[in-house]
Amino acid sequence: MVPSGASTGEYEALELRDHDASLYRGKSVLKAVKNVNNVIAPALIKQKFNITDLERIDAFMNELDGTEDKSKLGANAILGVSMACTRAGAASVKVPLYEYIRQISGSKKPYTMPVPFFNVLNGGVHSGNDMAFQEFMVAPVSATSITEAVRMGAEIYQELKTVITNKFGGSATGVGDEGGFAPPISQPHEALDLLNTAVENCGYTGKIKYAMDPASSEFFQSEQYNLGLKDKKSAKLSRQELADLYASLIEKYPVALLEDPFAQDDWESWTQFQARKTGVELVGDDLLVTNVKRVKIAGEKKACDAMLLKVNQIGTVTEAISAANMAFGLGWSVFVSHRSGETTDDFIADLTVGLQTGHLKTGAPCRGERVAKYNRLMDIEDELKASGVEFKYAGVGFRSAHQL
Ligand code: 2PG
Ligand code: MG
Repeated sequence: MVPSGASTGEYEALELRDHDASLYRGKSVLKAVKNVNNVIAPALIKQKFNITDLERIDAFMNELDGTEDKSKLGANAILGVSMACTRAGAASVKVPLYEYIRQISGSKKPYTMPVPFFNVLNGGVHSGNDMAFQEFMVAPVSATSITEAVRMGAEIYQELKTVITNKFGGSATGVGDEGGFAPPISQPHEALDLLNTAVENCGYTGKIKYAMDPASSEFFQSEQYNLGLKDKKSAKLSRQELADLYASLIEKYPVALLEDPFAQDDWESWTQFQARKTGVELVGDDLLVTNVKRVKIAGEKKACDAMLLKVNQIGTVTEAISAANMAFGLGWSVFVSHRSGETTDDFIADLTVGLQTGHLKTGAPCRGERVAKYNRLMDIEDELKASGVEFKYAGVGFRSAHQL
């Protein structure tokens, strides 16, 4: 099982689709499946690698593919095998997946349970409403455990449903791709006001931080940021105007994290905004695509201070870990992420704990493919508690959870 994104970055590894209009409207992945069964599997078996030698396994698959962006075999084909080999490696040495990832990545103990960032309001290409910004998240930083954080997130989510019903009627509570609501709003402050009301009604004011992923590459057109892409009314903003909009929102609301505020090639705006020292964590998603080459450039340009980690952007577990370690080496944080198109696989829950990233986003507390990850995290927490080993909840210090 591998994930798939709707707002994909231009520099991501290639997801192989069949493009045969008579099947699944061109979206089938029969070629990728064939590549696993008929190309990758026989070639890998012949090599007789030790299953714990993930680096060599992943490097071998990259060689077999032979392209820069995995376009011959498909990153979706390669990633499925890479993740399966990671799981098999953990099983072979009889440790949980998160501990195995900790060992191969070199992360230090004690274990840190991440702050979950729940994407409770969906816009952009993830929903049919008029909101240009893609994601609005709530992060229970004041919880004392992931289990408590999940409860707080679920309560806010359900309260938000009531708030939306009261304001827009029951038909406005349908959900977008990541399980968040998609009410008929178009302006970011409207979304943040809805969050404020729901958080306040729950008695959690001051205990929750917000995050936004405008996914701005999607609305960057002819050197302008077109917030009216969907509602056909909102303004087209210059780089400076958009930066000022973010700064005013950060000042007014408890926003702790901002992802992809500028488009994937608009380096200058990133660097300028980072230099403003607004205090938010500035996360590169489309900008970095979990790729060491882009992370290096961003480091040199001082473009951001955190990397979004999506395993399918790069296509092997080894390369995703390398990108995370490079980001940590720059003094950045790492924010693990699901995709808008997800499966019920919960690999990224273990990955987050294994890399000690201190935070992740995997949608609203709604829909099985999102909830699977939160459930796995609560299971890990129970397991750690039962075993008596030392662990903590990242909490307000989520940005510096990883210790070099
Ligand atoms: C994002 C992701 C996940 P998609 O932009 O961060 O939330 O969306 O998978 O559509 O790229
Ligand atoms: Mg994003």
